[in-house]
Amino acid sequence: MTDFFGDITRIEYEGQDGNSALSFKHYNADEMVMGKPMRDHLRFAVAYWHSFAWPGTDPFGGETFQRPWFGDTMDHARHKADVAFEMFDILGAPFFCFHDADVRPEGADFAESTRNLNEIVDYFAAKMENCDTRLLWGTANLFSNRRFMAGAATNPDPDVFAYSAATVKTCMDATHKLRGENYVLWGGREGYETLLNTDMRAEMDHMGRFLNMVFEYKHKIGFKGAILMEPKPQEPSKHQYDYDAATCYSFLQKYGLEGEVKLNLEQGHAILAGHSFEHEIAVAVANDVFGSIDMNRNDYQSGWDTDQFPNNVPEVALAYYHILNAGGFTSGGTNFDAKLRRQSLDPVDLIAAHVGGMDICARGFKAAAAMMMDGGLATAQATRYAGWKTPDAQEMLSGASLESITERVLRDNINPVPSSGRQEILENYVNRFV
Ligand code: XLS
Ligand code: NI
Ligand code: NI
Repeated sequence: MTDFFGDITRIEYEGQDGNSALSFKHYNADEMVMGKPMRDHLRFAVAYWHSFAWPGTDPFGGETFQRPWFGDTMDHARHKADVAFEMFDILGAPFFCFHDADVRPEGADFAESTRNLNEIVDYFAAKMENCDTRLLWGTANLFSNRRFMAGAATNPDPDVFAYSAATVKTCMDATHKLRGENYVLWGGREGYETLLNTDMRAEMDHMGRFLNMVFEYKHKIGFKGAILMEPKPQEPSKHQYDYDAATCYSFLQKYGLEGEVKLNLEQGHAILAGHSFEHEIAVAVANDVFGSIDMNRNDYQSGWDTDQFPNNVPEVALAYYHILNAGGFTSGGTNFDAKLRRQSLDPVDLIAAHVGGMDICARGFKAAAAMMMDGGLATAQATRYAGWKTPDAQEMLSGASLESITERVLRDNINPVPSSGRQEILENYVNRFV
């Protein structure tokens, strides 16, 4: 036991009338919703990087958090793991996620970094035998170290491509060993700073090749989890190739990986791309590539990736509505890719942030489930598209031609009568649930 969290004990469900600062008011892990406990619907994960590795820096200021485990030795890494697993227990978090660089000190070379990683993975594995927290996904940090400044798979230097491929292999091995349910690839620097020095065709081809090797290796080692790509339009790069869900889907098609690789969608990244979170989810669902979500929120004024904990119930409700509508999570879950504000220095802030995030998600999720069960939106959609049920309409989607359709329009004197889209009525409907 460390003493980091002091006298903070396991967070309990208190219900909406509770007034304790550290209790769940909406997230009742065991509560059955649509035939499943909420725990299994929401599949919450803690993100190691924001909660235990990020020092509170911003573009103008250095470290504000001075955690006792900050340092580059294996002892520091083990201390960090001890605190992390204590927090998973306090929160009753069913999952966590990590990058290699979050959990182990960087070695002098690739071999030493890998040894450090493997040692920590064994340390995690021992802890995981005695707790209920599992690994939602592992990933490689191919963006922080200066070697990645011009990209990883898209780097003009083939040695960086090689180093990245070897790194991903070690992170897939680590994820497999810890029985991770997914493996994530976020291409933070897979893009460009300026087109003046960028061969876009070559870079995209290299990235497509890289992803194909990841997929081959998944099968080779018998990793049953999903491979997930995480879209983001920019930041840190000026432009990133995995711009949004639609762009990623085209990329997967071009390189023959649709149906193999799915997407990990993040609220803040959706906003940066000029979309809503539910838009990104709907695009992924419509193309059968929905995988998992990174839950957070962006500041709508600042225009950059602020990674705050979620606090907007209607936004969260619509996201979960689309997820439920697609059948809910399978291997995916709700990862809090979210960090404290840099003035939130105390251990209690870290706990409260997650408790609040879990409660906001639970509240939005319950609203989404209530809308699903009521069926109002599904009925409105079915009514709106009802005309397509007729044989003539179906014929247009198979068999018919522009000529045969033209003949029918003339013969039946087709003269479309517009009908209301009912947007305000539907917005009022949603408001009944949130
Ligand atoms: C950064 C990304 C990152 C990925 C994992 O913006 O969200 O945290 O989720 O590499
Ligand atoms: Ni992000
Ligand atoms: Ni993310």
